[in-house]
Amino acid sequence: MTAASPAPRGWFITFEGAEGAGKSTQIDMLARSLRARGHVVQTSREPGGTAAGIKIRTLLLDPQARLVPRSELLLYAADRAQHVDEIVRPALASGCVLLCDRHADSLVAYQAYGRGIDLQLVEDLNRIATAGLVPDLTLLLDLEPEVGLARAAQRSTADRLEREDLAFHRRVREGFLAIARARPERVHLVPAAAGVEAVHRQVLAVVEKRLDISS
Ligand code: T5A
Repeated sequence: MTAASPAPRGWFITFEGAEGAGKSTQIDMLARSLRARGHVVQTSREPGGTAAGIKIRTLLLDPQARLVPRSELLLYAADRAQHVDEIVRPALASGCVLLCDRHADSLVAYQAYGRGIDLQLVEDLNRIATAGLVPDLTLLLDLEPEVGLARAAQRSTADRLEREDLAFHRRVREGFLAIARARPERVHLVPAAAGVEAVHRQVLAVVEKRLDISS
């Protein structure tokens, strides 16, 4: 009797970075490139990657919502727990490449560095929300907050987080850079000020090299 072949394990790739850094744009482009190479690709986002998450996202981004930082923290974590169980784990179990627009690093950058909530507490909450799942690779699109906010403002009216002052967004960027320094094996920093095609070439090169999925 032959042993059963191991279950397929997909790739979990997250995109992180400031407002307007180009995450959605780059996820669309990478998904197209990978599909053209024959890979099965799924895309998702946090917050809002599930039906329950869409309701949580609406509340979180509503400029009229008066959320204290701990409520905000717990709502992002609740969205993540739902998303991991409902979308991420099944996608990985099916063997596909899952590209996710924001994940646990955003909680560290925004709620710990941005809001000033205790870093250890935020990391512990992430472990609860993810049940220990960690991305295989994270692309950190790094951009001056002023540039990203200007890009986001051109596209739509500012949401609750985008209305925070520049000092908040600078702390968020510092948070992302600190994560990249602390986790070099997982987080790859991609300068995001160049044009979309130039950024895409860098993103694709990183994904091909780190995950060996160029064929
Ligand atoms: N949050 C999230 C937390 O506080 N904690 C958490 O745990 C999580 C998960 C989510 C908010 O929630 C916060 C972070 C956020 O504030 P969101 O709408 O999902 O809200 O916010 P973003 O992820 O920031 O989405 P954006 O759409 O604003 O930014 P993207 O996806 O980075 O940028 P994109 O691709 O939509 O591009 C924005 C504009 O710039 C142009 C695009 O055409 C578009 O118009 N653009 C470029 N222009 C010039 N050069 C380039 N290279 C460009 N790339 C894109």
